[in-house]
Amino acid sequence: MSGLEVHDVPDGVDPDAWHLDVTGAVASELTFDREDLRALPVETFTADFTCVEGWVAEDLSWRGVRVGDVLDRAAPTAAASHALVHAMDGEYACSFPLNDLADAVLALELDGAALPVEHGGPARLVPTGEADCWESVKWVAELTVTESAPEDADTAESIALSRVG
Ligand SMILES: Nc1nc2c(c(=O)[nH]1)N[C@H]1C(S)=C(S)[C@@H](COP(=O)(O)O)O[C@H]1N2
Ligand SMILES: [Mo]
Repeated sequence: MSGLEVHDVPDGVDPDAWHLDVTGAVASELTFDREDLRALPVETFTADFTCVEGWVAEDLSWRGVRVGDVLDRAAPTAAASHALVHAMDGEYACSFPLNDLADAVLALELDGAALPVEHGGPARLVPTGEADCWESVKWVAELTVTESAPEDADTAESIALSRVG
């Protein structure tokens, strides 16, 4: 039991079809599959997770790869400043300053087991600093590097807040 709330898995989420694309302002656009990610250095850290809807899951143990290691393989341009993290559930996407994103972990495991699909498996973004719950993007499928802040495409906060009654 992770302590996280269990939400329905939306249409469009298909773990078997999953891969991770790194696109946009990079020297080489790349696609990673699970094996490619597992070849990167792995880290584990423990954190509480708090949702704006008013629940907390304590002491979650996440294991995965640093997003910075993924991004470095694609070599962001000198002018790259942000990235948009896209999920497999339709329009859901969240933007980050590139430096903050580099420190985040792309979690592949939770509490010692493969990350279950209902909690964002195969890969969920877990920011390592202060973060809002909607920034922990489940089913991460694409990182689009940009040279300015993506505004309209950053939908995660409004989707999450629209669920708060
Ligand atoms: N792709 C995607 N990621 C998402 C969301 C979502 O709707 N889609 N909801 C966010 C919000 S608001 C919360 S609180 C957590 C919920 O995580 P859980 O379903 O594992 O409890 O996922 C976050 N990541
Ligand atoms: Mo949330």
